[in-house]
Amino acid sequence: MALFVTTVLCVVFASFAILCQVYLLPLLTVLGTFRTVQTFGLDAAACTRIPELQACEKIVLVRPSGLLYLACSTPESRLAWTPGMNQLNAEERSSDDYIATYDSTTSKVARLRLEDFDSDQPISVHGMDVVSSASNASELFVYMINHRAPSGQDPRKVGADSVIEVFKATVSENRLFHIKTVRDPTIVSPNDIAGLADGKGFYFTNDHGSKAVYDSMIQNPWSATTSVGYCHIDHGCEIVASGLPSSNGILKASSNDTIYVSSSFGGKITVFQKREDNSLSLMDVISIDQVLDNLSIDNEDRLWVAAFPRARDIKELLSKDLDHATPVAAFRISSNIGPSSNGEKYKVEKVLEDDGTIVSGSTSVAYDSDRNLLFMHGIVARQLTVCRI
Ligand SMILES: *[C@@H]1O[C@H](CO)[C@@H](O)[C@H](O)[C@H]1NC(C)=O
Ligand SMILES: *[C@@H]1O[C@H](CO)[C@@H](O)[C@H](O)[C@H]1NC(C)=O
Ligand SMILES: CC(=O)N[C@H]1CO[C@H](CO)[C@@H](O)[C@@H]1O
Repeated sequence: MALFVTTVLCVVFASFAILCQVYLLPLLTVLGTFRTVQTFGLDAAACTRIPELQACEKIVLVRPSGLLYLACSTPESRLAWTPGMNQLNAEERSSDDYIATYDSTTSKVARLRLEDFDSDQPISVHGMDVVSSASNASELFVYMINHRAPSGQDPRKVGADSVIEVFKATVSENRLFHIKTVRDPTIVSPNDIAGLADGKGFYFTNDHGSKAVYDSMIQNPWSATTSVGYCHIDHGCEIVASGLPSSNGILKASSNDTIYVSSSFGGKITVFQKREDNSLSLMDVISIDQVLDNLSIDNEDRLWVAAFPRARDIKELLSKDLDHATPVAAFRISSNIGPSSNGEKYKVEKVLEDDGTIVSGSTSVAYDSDRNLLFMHGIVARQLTVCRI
């Protein structure tokens, strides 16, 4: 009998140890529960703040102009209306969301006017991509997630009526011409978008598996219910990758068909290759082991990703205190080719970390390698931060 009890206890204990090893420790590592935040890589004297641009969740640097495109709102209204974070109070959302450009050489901010945009509600911006047109170098396409409120229904019960807007712009004008609103059952809980240069096709992430109301921001990080969809404005939409954990930022390389998807609570970046028929094949997974956010690529083909060293700070920021000093980190990932490569396919470097003093709560970073400028902004941040590094 004693032997039996001992055996049972051992089995229980061993199962618990395996559970810890396989699930709990990796999760606590990604969440940064025991992490000490370092401070390096940024010099406060080399940073400028632009408070005119607030709550710009998603910034996109366009080359060769070096113009930064930003999708902005107000910090307070983001706390009321951000469907992916279960904030579904449509009455309190901003009616003044906008898309702006920032020119780092002149420090000039310009709000872009929406032309031909016939909607019965104001735009509610979130993920965005800005792509030079393949057929005309002086034209751009802007792809934008728009979280509309459902008409006549309670968003707390049915979720948001999220759509994707496609606009066309010229490089020199402060106007966006609306081309199409794409609404489709596959666009469930869209977060970020990667557009193609034809102005017709785009990939997007769904950050949840359903529109239904989720109970917490960090809801079940082990369940893999998020997905990537592809749409063509003339031919409709389909899901091209599913069963992914907490998908967030998405980015397409401009020179080839590689697509990167960041998994925020998975702490990793999944690398896909777009096939001829627009489906995706899985190529690689790059582990970073921190809570990750949006992705960007610089002029030297290096990938940049914003990260949160400690998840509890971002939770505090996004649920209670808009001015909570929230540590920030940025990683740079390059292909590891050449004599120094040690068999690892990707070189992952942490470029900076800050405790929230110089920069706080950044959800998006973009690096201008022609001008050595790093742009950082966040979904509820009170300013754009630009640092020379
Ligand atoms: C390219 O776009 C610009 C701006 O819309 C337009 O003025 C010009 O005619 C276009 N060029 C061609 C070759 O279509
Ligand atoms: C595609 O482009 C990216 C960034 O420009 C580069 O890092 C990557 O190695 C390229 N992938 C392939 C398969 O050529
Ligand atoms: C975790 C997180 O906030 N990720 C952000 C990445 O960017 C998308 C789109 O811009 C945002 O929706 C996400 O909030």
